[in-house]
Amino acid sequence: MCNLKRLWIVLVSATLLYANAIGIEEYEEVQQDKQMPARRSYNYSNVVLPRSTVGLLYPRESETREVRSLDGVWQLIKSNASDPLQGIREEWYKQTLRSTEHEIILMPVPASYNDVTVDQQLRDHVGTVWYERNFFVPSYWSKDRVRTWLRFGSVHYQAVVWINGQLAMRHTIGHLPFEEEVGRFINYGNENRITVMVDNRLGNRSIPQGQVTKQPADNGVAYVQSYTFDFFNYAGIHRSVHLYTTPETYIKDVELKTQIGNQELGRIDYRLMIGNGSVSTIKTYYMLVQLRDRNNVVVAHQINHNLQNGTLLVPKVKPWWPFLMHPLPGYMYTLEFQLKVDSEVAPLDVYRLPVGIRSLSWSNDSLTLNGKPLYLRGFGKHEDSDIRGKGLDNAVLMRDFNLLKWVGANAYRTSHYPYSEESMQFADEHGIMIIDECPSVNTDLFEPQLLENHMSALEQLIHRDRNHASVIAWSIANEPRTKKKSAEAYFGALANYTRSIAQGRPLTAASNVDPPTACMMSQFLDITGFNRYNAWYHNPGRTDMIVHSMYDEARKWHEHYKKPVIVFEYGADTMEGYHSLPAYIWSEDYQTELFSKHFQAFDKLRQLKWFIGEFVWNFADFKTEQTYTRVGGNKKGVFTRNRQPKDAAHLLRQRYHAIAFKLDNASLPADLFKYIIDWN
Ligand code: GCB
Repeated sequence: MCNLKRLWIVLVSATLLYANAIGIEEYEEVQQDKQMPARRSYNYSNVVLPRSTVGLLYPRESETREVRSLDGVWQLIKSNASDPLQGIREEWYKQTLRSTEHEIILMPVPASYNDVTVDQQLRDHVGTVWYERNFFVPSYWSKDRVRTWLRFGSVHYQAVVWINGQLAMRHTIGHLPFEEEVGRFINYGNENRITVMVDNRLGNRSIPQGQVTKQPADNGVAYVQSYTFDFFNYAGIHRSVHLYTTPETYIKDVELKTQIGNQELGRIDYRLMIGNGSVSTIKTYYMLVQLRDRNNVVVAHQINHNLQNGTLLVPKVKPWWPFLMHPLPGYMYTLEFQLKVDSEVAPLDVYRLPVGIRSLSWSNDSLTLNGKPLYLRGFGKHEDSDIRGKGLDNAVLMRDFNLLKWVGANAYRTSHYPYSEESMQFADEHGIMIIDECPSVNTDLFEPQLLENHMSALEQLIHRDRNHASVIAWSIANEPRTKKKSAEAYFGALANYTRSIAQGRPLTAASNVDPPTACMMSQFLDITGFNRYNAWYHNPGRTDMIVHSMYDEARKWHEHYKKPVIVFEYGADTMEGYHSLPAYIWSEDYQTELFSKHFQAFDKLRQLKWFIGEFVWNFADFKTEQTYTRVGGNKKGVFTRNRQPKDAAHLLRQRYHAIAFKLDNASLPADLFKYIIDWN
């Protein structure tokens, strides 16, 4: 490409303030980023801490708010991989996508775009795609004192959004929501056009990291996205798009902390943020705060004039308990905030938030909920399903929760990124505990800009999920390359920052470093987590070596870090329907045998009180990038990708329910053990 053209592209991109996009020439820069490890250590003291996220309350209808979904079928065009910013240069957002010369593809939202069509190029596309749809906004939304907001649940990885040709918002990082007030761009009482550019490229400073390289191909060159993490880099508008209103003066943000005190007294401390105006300009307003139980009966209330913070005391509280730990798990109240003006009867704004009341605490050898030590039995999961990819699908989500309960699990880790807000609400309601993980996977090449992005990922995650009773820990990373000395300063700074915003939850992470003493991250955590594939990646076929290795290693993690220990991953790839006697790797028989050996190790470890959890890898089979170690994806699922049980699911079910029975006296499902004989 000639230099003049290059310069032109750079200038146009800069004028458009699209600083985060990577231009063509920057592909080369990405390649050069491979040189990053040249510096072995950085000083992180000058790192710029992320600005606190404000707002982003989940859109809920009330008597003062309307919510409209923009989900449905959108139009999509794929940019040329060699020129991802063509649409910016040619201002595609100023016209309809149909008027560009590209082929229009119909695309459902929410969904990943990769597996919806039969086009290999779209499935493996590297670069940008453009989405568009039209929508109407009623004229009465333009009334004075109504604000219109546009909110995306998640777009992977970068998004630029225009409304009627005007830049409305931008966001970088998948799996997390973003929103903007958009009234000034809207034609009220008329038709509007929304255009979204989605860029799926991952580089050395994205979370997670990846690399884009230019390689020779049969028809010229190809842009290849590579990454080391073990799941497909699905992209698109992955979660719902909402248009919603709030009044001009409105409840902007709510932060909750809950506790269970003596004599069944529950306590909710809340902090409020009111949009529009300082407290002094709204001094005639007050907040009526009411807590309603499941039967809609008000069980605590308060009139709050300071509009900033307050406390509700709840006598005879029904605590939030995990599934099978109590006969009434997942008890959720509704916390109702009514912003009122003295003289008026109708509230100015009303927002209702589900809330579970519980205490969480931890020590060097336990994690306790409502004063009871927890033992976590669950899974690492993925947001992944056939055709939809990482797109939110409520049917799949409900099936997953039904299976979690069928199998008797009480927890999962949102490996390896934040899951949908809808799934967090389900987890609250079903009493499933969540280890909430940020999207940092296999992090390598540690440096300050990456750290800033990593901190921002955690800040956004914690802000989004802090009010969920189900969240019991933040996981700051999965399998970072923490054997490197350069990881120490990086994780020291990251953990320090995260702890300062941790909202009453311990920090954890999943390390695969061996031996434990070589991990440069785990010293900064409150709970030690490790992933280990005995008899799979280590000594494949040797199920006779599992019990000893697992027991021995868990003890070493504890001896060294003196923190509670969880096994976050163990498992074996298993082809559904493949059987072998004696057991042979990849068979269903092998997965069952490998699990059973791990159970023996875990039971020995459970005697040592600091061992607090076992998580199978993985809940269900999932898609990965194409590699010779994966047959149609990762097959370590206990369930198939279609959410049907493999043999091992039945064994796991017996174990998980039996643990609940032993520890919490939970009743066993009637069909847990099949009748075989009358032993008497
Ligand atoms: C791991 C990773 C996970 C992989 C898994 C595997 O350690 O954390 O993302 O999918 O191993 O199956 O290789």
